Amino acid sequence: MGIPDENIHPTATGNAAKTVAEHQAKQDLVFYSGWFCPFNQRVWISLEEKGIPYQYKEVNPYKKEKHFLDINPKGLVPAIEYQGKALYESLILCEFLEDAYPDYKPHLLPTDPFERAHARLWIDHTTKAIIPAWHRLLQGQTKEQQDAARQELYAAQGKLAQEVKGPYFAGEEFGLVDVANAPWVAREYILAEQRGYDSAQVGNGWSEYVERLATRESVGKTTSEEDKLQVIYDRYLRDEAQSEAAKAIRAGRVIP
Ligand code: GSH
Repeated sequence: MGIPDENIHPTATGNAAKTVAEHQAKQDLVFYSGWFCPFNQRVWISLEEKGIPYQYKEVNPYKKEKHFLDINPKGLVPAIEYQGKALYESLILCEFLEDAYPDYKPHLLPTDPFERAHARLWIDHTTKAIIPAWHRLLQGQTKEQQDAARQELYAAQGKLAQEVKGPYFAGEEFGLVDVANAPWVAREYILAEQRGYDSAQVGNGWSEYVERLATRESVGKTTSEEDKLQVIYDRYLRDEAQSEAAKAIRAGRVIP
């Protein structure tokens, strides 16, 4: 007995479909991906930025099929198999790609230990403050809930914006803080259309930063058609989604 969330479009579309088609050959690294998922897109962007050879395999994580649970017992995308061994969790996977493919550039984390830790601080802020507020605004059903979440999101994004050296977080080089935020930034139009979100309200150059991330080639190459995504987000906007993340937000828990 499945959940309605299972009935998503089965494959990537648009630009992302072309990228999928280019990554069908067998490789050391198998990327188990859900085309629609922002966490997943972080890993996909990293792979594309670095030009790492990978084999793309689409997974519908809502089906919780045994072959996938063997790879990720949490049943969530993204996951990878590297030389036959499985790993999961978007940010851990992004760091793994840095460690396992040191010769593939750009390096998405700075080499200087302080700068590395500083980047991780703001990735942590993204995880703990920006993403939860984003999803609370998406799923909030009352005006009060939406107003509170919108203000929370402006404040959290404003703090990060203050740290952006420009054009990217760490300066000239696109890096992991940018990767961690790009998928949500690229979906901000949903909040703008449906939740009165206005990126100009964030201040500190956020709108310009958003524009730079959303138009980055690796983001475009991993983005599917809006109408396919809209069907999925409509369920979140009605607060009907049954994903683990949606249930956690509804219950006031941390996103798993
Ligand atoms: N913390 C995880 C990460 O960063 O990789 C979150 C991954 C996640 O929530 N993925 C969603 C998923 O697989 C798709 S966007 N959902 C299936 C489910 O909730 O049952």
